[in-house]
Amino acid sequence: MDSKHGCGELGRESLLWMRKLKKKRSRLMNYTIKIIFVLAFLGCTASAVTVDVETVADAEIRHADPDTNFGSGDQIIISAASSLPAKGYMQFVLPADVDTITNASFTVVLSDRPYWNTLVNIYGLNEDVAGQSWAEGNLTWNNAPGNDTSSYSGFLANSTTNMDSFTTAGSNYGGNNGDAYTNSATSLIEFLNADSDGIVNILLGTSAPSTDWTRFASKENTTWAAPKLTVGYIPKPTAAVTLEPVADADVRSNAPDTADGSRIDLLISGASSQAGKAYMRFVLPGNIEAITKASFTVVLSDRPYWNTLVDVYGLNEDVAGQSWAEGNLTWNNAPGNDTSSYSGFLVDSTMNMGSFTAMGSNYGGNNGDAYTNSTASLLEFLNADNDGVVNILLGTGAASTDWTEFASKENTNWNAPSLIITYVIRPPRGTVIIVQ
Ligand SMILES: [Ca+2]
Ligand SMILES: [Ca+2]
Ligand SMILES: [Ca+2]
Ligand SMILES: [Ca+2]
Repeated sequence: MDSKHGCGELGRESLLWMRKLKKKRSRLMNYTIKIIFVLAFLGCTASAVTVDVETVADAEIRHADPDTNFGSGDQIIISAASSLPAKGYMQFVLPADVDTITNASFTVVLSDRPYWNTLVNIYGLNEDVAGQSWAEGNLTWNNAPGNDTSSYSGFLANSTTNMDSFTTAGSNYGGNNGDAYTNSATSLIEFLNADSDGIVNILLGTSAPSTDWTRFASKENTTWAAPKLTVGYIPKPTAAVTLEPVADADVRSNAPDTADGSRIDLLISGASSQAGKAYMRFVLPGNIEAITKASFTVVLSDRPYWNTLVDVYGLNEDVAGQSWAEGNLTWNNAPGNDTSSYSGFLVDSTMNMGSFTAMGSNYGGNNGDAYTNSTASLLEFLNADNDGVVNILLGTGAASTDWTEFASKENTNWNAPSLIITYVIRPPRGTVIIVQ
């Protein structure tokens, strides 16, 4: 393989090639292309990327208030003084495409320096210890995983790994608030590479008995930066694909038992004369480990006069009937449809993923205008899928009888709805990936 090719370049070439072949391909060809596409990624050596990851949760724990939570404070107090023994907990979520971490550093910023210098010990919470996804508003001295509740400074030896230490300079030694302390010990890299679920905890303690406590900025601090991990890693192979619906149909209140999935438009309306909602089913690739980016797009095929606020929903994974036949879906049998509402879906069966405003003809809107939704909730919804079948639904509370219509996959003038995803490829069973 040409050594000048990175994985990204191979990916782009594969995508272009897939697009060229798209119109001609048979099912068998489609399958073959997918296999080649995956091999192209697995056969190359990805170049390392570096990202900064801030805490998703951080809190100090205090010996004197062993059942009280301090997760919302803007500082993390570290102290072994008998007046206020305190230790710091920081929870990080590593990127989903981490394969092997090659370098790493951990940084905290002094937000309230003491008079004296402070020796601060850095610990990693071992991977086999339970309770690492603690809620920020719930962590206490008594329930913190790995805490040695009998010690002002230490952690349980069989639950934690001492990685290194650093000394903060006090005000009497030239130290200032805002001073950043970065540690990049080899043991930190080893600790991070031992992670198996993307969640890691870094803990801080000190045996300094000074009552002039050492404080670092928490993620709530608005003056100084949050604790962070800078992680350089070789990413797992990723792929980007554009998916069109395997089935799409609108359902209409005025013909509640009539199915017509062959219409070229998906009608959205909250009008009592003819309420309409749209259903789109997508089939995701079978080799997804985790989706890292997602956007959903529909194209206006028949704009109304007025603007329309369109709500985007995902059909929850536990709802039955997701693989409805296109020629069979109706207002009355559509999964998750609230048949008593012109605009809404059943709250227990669906997840609201945001909304967008389709511009009407009176406001500069045109047929062919594309509207894209790429919310965090769309990503969350897609990552909750466990069988490769997902339904995205559209509705509107707009009661105008000048209906809003989007192109269905049967439309020959405008593009079908699409779902563009970037995802970490799950290697085929038995694959051994050699990281160079
Ligand atoms: Ca916090
Ligand atoms: Ca972990
Ligand atoms: Ca259709
Ligand atoms: Ca599913």
